[in-house]
Amino acid sequence: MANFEELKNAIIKGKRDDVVNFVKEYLKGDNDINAIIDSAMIPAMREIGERFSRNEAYVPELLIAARAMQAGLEIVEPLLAESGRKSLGKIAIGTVKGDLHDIGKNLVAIMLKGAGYDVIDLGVNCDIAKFESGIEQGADLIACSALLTTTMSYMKEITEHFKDNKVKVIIGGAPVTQHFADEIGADGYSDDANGAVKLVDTLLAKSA
Ligand code: B1M
Repeated sequence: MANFEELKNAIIKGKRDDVVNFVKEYLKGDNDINAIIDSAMIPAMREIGERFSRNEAYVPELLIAARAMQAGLEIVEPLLAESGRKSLGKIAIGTVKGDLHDIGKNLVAIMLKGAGYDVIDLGVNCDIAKFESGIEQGADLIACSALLTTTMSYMKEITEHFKDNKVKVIIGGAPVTQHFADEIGADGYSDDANGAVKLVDTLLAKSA
């Protein structure tokens, strides 16, 4: 049984090499990829965020933890993608304007790829023009992530802009709620990456 606490602590402390070694070792066994993400990697980021809120951690610590997390995610990504099926549709995903948080967005992108979708990753700080470029590249659905209460309001501009368009817009990120999604007229909301995949499955099946 893998010691997820060890990985969690390595991410929190930003020990990138330890994270990489742990994940590689874990994947040598016939172990569940989702378990390592859900039981160690995501809780580690939650914990560092709580420490930040209590002034027990500062931006540099967040940054090194995020880098360690990203290094771990890069290892699991190809494996999740391999477990996928044929392309079910094309999703353009990005973190909204003013917001540079990308770990949750990357996780949603990885899960979507793993589930069999083509993903156009638009990156962070995406304005409406950036999302438009996703549609020009053939996206069937736009997925927006926001981690700051100050940037989530931009999602309203996005949903309004794409209201008359045929593409669906879904939103997510720590401060986002179903209530907010309903209020701004988004086509869907999910509070986690797995839920985002189910949401996309449902929305694209409906519009097919
Ligand atoms: Co920042 N940060 N940060 N940060 N940071 C938060 C978000 C914060 C809550 C910390 C805190 O105060 N406790 C706080 C926001 C407060 C608020 O808005 N009310 C905050 C702040 C204040 C800031 C700065 C302003 C700090 C400063 O400079 N003074 C600054 C802003 C920079 C900017 O964006 N303009 C800043 C900077 C940073 C770093 C650069 C240091 C780093 C980001 C590095 C990176 O992303 N590459 C960072 C980090 C790491 C965090 C915390 C600690 C962790 C975020 C994270 O990666 N979580 C975060 C605290 C927290 O969230 N608890 C915090 C793990 C990730 C897997 O979860 O992104 O929520 P999350 O994604 C989840 C779900 O939300 C969902 O699926 C994912 C997993 O299942 N999901 C979707 C996400 N997107 C989705 C889209 C969907 C569906 C589901 O459909 C489209």
